[in-house]
Formats: sequence, structure tokens, C-alpha cells
Amino acid sequence: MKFGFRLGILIVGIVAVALPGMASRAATYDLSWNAIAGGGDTATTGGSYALGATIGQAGTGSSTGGSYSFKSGFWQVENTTPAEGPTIDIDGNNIYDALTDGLLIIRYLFGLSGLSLTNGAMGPGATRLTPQDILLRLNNIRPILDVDGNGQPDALTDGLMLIRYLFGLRGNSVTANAVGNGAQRMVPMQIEPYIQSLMP
Ligand SMILES: [Ca+2]
Ligand SMILES: [Ca+2]
Repeated sequence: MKFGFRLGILIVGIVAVALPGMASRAATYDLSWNAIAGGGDTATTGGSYALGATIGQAGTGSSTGGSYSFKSGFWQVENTTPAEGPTIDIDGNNIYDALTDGLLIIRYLFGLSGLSLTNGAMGPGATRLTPQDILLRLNNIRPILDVDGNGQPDALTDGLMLIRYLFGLRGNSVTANAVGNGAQRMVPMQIEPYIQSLMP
């Protein structure tokens, strides 16, 4: 009898526990992806909730050809990674700056690598974050660092002119005692447009 009483309590307990669970299952939300024809919205908000809906997504994705890419679909996000083109934005923050990009270039041309290359020289919002990323970037653009065009990127000529220009100096203040032997670009009116072309 005592056992039966306890069993009865146990069954009641299970039912009591089960009922709320059944109720919550009835209110379960279906957040699986659905796509039907006729409209779409990337975000409908209410309170702290946001709901996205879309249609006709059969052809979403990225298509590339050569240096061009095309993104299809409502929710395709533009790639904000800076272009890998030949610029002197070394840390990839879309800013050209003497004490970050310029310093990285000078250190690189002096042969530094690792933290000796990057310490204290990464700008706010940098997208190339590791010494390896920075070194790869510099290796990739090394030929354009030959500002005077003598065939050799060099710290105390090309690097110096680059960092001077990035500091805002112009004219002879950029080129003084910084043009290498055999230079193809020697005077400010040749050097300045060249450096400016590396800062699109
Ligand atoms: Ca930069
Ligand atoms: Ca040079």
C-alpha cells in the first residue's frame, strides 16, 4: 500500500513535469530556412528579435572571372577586405600612414621580420594582423617599393622617400639625399606622382 502510494506520487510528479514540456513543444518556433516566391526582407525587427526572409535564392553565391566578382542573392555582403592591389596600405586599414605603413615598409626594407617588423606599427582597424600577414603583403608588393626605379627597393632611399611623403613632406624635402644610384626617377616631379599612385 505504501509502495502504491509512492508510485502514485511518482506518476503525478511525472505528469506534472511533462505537462509544461508538452505546452512548450506546442509553442516551438520553426526557424528553419524557407524560401517561397513573392518578396523578401533582410531584416524585420520587433523588440530584440530580427527575422529575415527572402525569395528566389536558387542562384545565390559568388561568381568570379579574372579580377571581377559578382555576388547574387539578397543577403550577399560586400567583401570589405581591402584590395590586394599594389598599394602601400600595408596593414590593410585603408589608411595611408607614416607611423604604421611607412614604418612597416622601412623596417621590411631593413630586413626585419616577426615582431621586430610589426611591433607598435599596426594601425587602428588593421586587417592584416600577424607578422606573417604583413610580411606576405610586403613580399607581394616589393617591386613597387622601388620608388626611384633603380631596380632595387632600399630602406635608406626608397623607404625614406615613402615615409617622408607619408609624413606630408613634399618637394625636395622628399627626395633630398634619398635617391639611389642609377635612379630612373630622381626629382620630386617624378617621385611624387609615383608615390601618389601607390595611394589610390
Ligand atoms: Ca594602413
Ligand atoms: Ca630603389
